[in-house]
Amino acid sequence: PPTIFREDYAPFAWLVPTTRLEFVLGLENTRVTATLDVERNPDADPSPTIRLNGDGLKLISLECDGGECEGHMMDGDDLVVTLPGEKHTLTIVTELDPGANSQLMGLYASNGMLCTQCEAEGFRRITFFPDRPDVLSTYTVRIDAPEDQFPILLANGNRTGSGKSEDRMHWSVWHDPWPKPSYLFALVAGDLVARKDSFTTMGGKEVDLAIWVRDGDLQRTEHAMESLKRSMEWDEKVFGREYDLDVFNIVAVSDFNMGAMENKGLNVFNTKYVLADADTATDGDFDAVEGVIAHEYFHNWSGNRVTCRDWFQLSLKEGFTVLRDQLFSQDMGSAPVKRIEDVRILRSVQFPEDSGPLAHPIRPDSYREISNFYTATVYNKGAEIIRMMRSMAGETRFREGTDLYFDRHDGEAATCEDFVKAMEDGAGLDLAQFRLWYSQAGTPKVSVTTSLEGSTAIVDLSQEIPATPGQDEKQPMPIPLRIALFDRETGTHRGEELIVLDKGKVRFTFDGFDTEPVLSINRGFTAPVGIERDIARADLAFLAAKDDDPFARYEALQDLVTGHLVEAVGGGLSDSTRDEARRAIADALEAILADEALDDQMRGELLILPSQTYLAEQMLVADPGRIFEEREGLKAWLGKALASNFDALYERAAAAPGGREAEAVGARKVKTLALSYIAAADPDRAETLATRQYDAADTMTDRQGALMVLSGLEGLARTDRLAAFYERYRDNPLALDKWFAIQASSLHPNVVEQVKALAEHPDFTLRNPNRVRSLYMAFAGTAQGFHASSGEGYRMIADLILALDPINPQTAARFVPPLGRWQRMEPNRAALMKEQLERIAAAPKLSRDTYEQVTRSLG
Ligand code: HT7
Ligand code: ZN
Repeated sequence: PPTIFREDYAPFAWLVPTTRLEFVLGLENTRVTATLDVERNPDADPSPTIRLNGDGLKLISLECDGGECEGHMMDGDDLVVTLPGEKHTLTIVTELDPGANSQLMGLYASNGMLCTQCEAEGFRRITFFPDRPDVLSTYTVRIDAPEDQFPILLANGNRTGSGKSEDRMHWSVWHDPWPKPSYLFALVAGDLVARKDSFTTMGGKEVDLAIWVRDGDLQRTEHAMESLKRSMEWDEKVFGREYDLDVFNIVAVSDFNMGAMENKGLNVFNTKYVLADADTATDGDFDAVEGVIAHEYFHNWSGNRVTCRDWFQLSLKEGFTVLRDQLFSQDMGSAPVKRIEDVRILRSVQFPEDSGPLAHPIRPDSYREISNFYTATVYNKGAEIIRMMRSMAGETRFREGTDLYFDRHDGEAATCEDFVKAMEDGAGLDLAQFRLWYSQAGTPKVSVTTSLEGSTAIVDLSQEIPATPGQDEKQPMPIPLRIALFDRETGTHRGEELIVLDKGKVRFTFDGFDTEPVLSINRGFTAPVGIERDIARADLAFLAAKDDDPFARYEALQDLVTGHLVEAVGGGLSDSTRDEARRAIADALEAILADEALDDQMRGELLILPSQTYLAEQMLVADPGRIFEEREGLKAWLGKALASNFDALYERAAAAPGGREAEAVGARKVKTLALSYIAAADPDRAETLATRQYDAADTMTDRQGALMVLSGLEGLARTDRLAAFYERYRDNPLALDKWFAIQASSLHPNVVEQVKALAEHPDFTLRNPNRVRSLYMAFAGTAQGFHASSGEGYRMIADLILALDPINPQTAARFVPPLGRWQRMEPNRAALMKEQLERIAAAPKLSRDTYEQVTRSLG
């Protein structure tokens, strides 16, 4: 497959001002008639032909201006038509078999309904079209379908007509007044019911809201609807963005490759991010629904009104929209807890991506398959990069920058450069050097030393950006760091400062200190960097107890634990040194358990040990077995040392009132965390408590928490409660996904055999991405399963990739990155992982998606 380069961008030779689509729907046979008005683009190099992208399409007929075309030919899957004049009308008829579409791109069937997914290049699986985001067109869509099978017919924009026709068919016409790229096209047809509501915009316009689901799911849509209304209100208040159609429809679909899709006026969602009630969704699921609803809604401006010129600019809409949804969620709940959660995801998913063979800048320079670039780098690091601009500008000037960006580029297909320029002009920032964040991959490492000279505190900072594929040499980037200098005696500081490390090395000096202060750095995680500092354990403990920045406090504790575990995994620790380090951690945790000023949601964050992947990331060469041993060993040791504290916490939290209030959510969080420490230290006691918790649970959070702990233990309670969970939820696909995931990610020593058995379970299928992810993504995160020293876990994931690739290449390719970490593993595992990558690479017919990921991973 060819490589596409960012540098090769050229505007399309033709404009397509209007597009009319007529669908005659059938599960096995759908006929699409596309009528495109095309005219020459005065801003592009002229061309005698128009290239219309296709992907596996069956062309039935083609007409130009109502008659034969002067000439046309197939070039691979694309249709190339000769057009002599300035303006033409093309009429193209294609036929599709949505029921056979297992890739879930284009028009496909899911549970008896029909729906579309067009981003990034799915529209070309529906009709021949210039399927690129810089070709904006105004769409009118007519849908004809059998009424009993598809009573509800939806497309983008506003409905302008509907009626019944012969043979029990009915039809409806939709018009979207906003020109859009083809990737935002959507159509849904099915037997659906809606939760309806309305929202009055700041301009006084009433918008009809509807969330469409299958009949039995309606009572699980209340939270999604409330989240939508909160998102609409928040975007008006915080970003000045008003909704722009008469209707906003959301449809929940159970077969979906990603989380959701922001099609104009007709968002299509994975059911996982719409349906939630206490019986089937955890507190985390509720938050995820709110976050994804907000994310897709916010795309209406950051993505739809201002879209991307080409797919290299993906972070323009995704990074910005992730930042917007993060800020929204911060405002809806606990801001520090949300920040910690976001950083945890960044570090455990994006940092490893940035240090491995798949590293790429947030604005990549080349790709073979764009679906492979919907990554944590483009999304989450992209958000961090815009967040840095916000930190440097301050909230008010940042808003001036975003206002200018939206005003300047409304209705356009823009670039990342356009965004940066608007920030310079609107927010008054000089971003000349900052642009490097868009072009350089790799997580900068910032080294810090502190000293005192006379009464001057000195902070020496240096930065190093590791080499990444295709980028050996890096230039220093501006790194904004919020800092504070603490007085050891009083435990206070004189105020925060934002310093910017913009060279390889910079010295910062601060006068007026009698004694050397303790440096709190990267407060709030102002920059997506790794900090390396030579800091005494006592100073970390001091910050863990005293820092008034919640993130920095969390960070100090994480550093304390990480420092010890990295040292311990390295080997050669004497018993007494290990005990001393563990004691320091226990003391810090004890203080956190006793700190009455903390709320339980924050306390929970502080109790979570650094993840296995984050720890592996701190080591040049990782031994997952040793990391697992040391991490679990520490957990068990802490569970014993603080047994009475964890018991007390458990009992207190178990007695807390239920509900969805922050306090109740916090209590459930610390309850299961306490249980996991108790389980590490005293499995028998944990079994009793978890069984009791499971049996008494009135929320999925408590039920899942208890089952997670039980599934890692031996014994009858485990088998019984797993069976009970299955019986209770066997007809609820999302809850059943949890049943698969809990077992696949369990600490049980036989997890490999268990996952093999689950793959044979009658409820397991490769056709549903949620089910595949629930079993195998959960498994790919386990140290003792995926990283089993026999290599069996690697073989299982490779087998999965090979079996899934012909069915759903996009989802298959997402399982390659865990194997791609081989260069950072100890030699035995590295060889076993590489062997599996080579086995995949040698398969006779691989999709473009999997081929690209495997070849990049082999390096
Ligand atoms: N913008 C959406 C991306 C998306 C997608 C991409 C590839 C294949 C399937 C997909 N479904 C949705 C999601 C978002 O970021 O909002
Ligand atoms: Zn998005």
